[in-house]
Amino acid sequence: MLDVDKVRKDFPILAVEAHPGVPLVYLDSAASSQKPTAVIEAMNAYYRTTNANVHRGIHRLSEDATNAYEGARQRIADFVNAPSAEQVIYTRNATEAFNLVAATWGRANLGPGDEILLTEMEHHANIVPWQMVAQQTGAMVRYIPFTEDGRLDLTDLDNLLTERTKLLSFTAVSNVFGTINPVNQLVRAAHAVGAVVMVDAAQAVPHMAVDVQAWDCDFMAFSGHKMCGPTGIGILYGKRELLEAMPPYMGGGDMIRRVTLEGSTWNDLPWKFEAGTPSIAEGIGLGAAVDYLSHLGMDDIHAHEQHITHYALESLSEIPGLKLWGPPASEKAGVATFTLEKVHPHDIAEILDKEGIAIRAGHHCAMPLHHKLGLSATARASFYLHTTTAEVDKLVASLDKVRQIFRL
Ligand code: C6P
Repeated sequence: MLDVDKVRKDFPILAVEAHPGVPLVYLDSAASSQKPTAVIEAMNAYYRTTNANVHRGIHRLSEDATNAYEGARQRIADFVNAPSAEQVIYTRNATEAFNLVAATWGRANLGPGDEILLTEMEHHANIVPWQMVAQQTGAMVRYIPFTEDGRLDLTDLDNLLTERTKLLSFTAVSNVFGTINPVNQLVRAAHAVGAVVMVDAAQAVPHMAVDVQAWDCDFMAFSGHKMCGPTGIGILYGKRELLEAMPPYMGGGDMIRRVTLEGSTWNDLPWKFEAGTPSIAEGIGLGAAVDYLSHLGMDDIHAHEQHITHYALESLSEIPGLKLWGPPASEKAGVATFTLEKVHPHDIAEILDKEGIAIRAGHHCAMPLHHKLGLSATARASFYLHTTTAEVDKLVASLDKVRQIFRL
């Protein structure tokens, strides 16, 4: 079991006041997580003692920097059980991982008559790059719908997933509903028609043990900043034969084997996809984040979030006029998305902010999802390993204040 009081001491920002005299209640980890001291210190130590460019220098600092940066890659690979570190490509974030696959694999493998299958609950990062490549190649984008309670509606899957489907890309966990989707079932169904599968694990890897080999997906994307790591670093995992067959994404230093005035050849994996000086401190920071999460144990982190989510959904459901969106707590990750009668979610977020509570309000980069619900925005409280039931109580009490202010 997670010792939450101890965990909270690992996050210096949790001791910061939101406003003078008002403690911070951070319920926006799905947007970006806070960073434990171990991560902040790993990045500081790198800049203080090891800072140099990687893969280039013969000098000691450069070798140390390279070892720290590549060592982090290996530990990140182990964290998601990737068969090798060469299949773990550093990107800026999950968004860049989708753009990379769309621009390289997509342009090389899609054409008129081909279909890309997504779901209606995707984040824009898993919609827009595919729309762009569809436009460039003549392929068509189709969508698996979701039900009123925020589950994927798979009743028509046989008609949506056909021999024309070249790619299925879907989120393992919805950033709005929190729904944990049936990854294995969808991967098996897609592979049965010969489609390649990409999984958006941006909201999964931070919150539960993820095993890419057990999922058997072909590509997977996630972001460092949502899993206690820094911004500016994300991961694309891919199966080796696909990554090897793909053309590079960006050209420049580090991604080449040989350059002549007539042309160039490409470096081995993973560097073929990593042009230019990378985010070195950030890679090292993400390595420290997976060490931190592994030390606590992903199963314990998940169990704690389940406990908080059950508690939160039960408490929130007692607020008159509040509507919760998404499936019950047992089927979702640590997210409570809600609306409160006609009160605009931005007004809710603003009033909560005065109480020191940070939530997110808006479309959460999932406009098609909100459009289908007939909403322009929702309010979302999201939980992580440091969230307490006392913080949920404060959220509930503050929502009562919102009701009073709006005379509900
Ligand atoms: N969702 C949220 O508040 P980036 O921005 O590349 O780090 O992550 C993109 C992304 C992709 N997929 C899912 C499921 C996500 O939730 C996100 C990021 C944040 O919900 C910021 S918009």
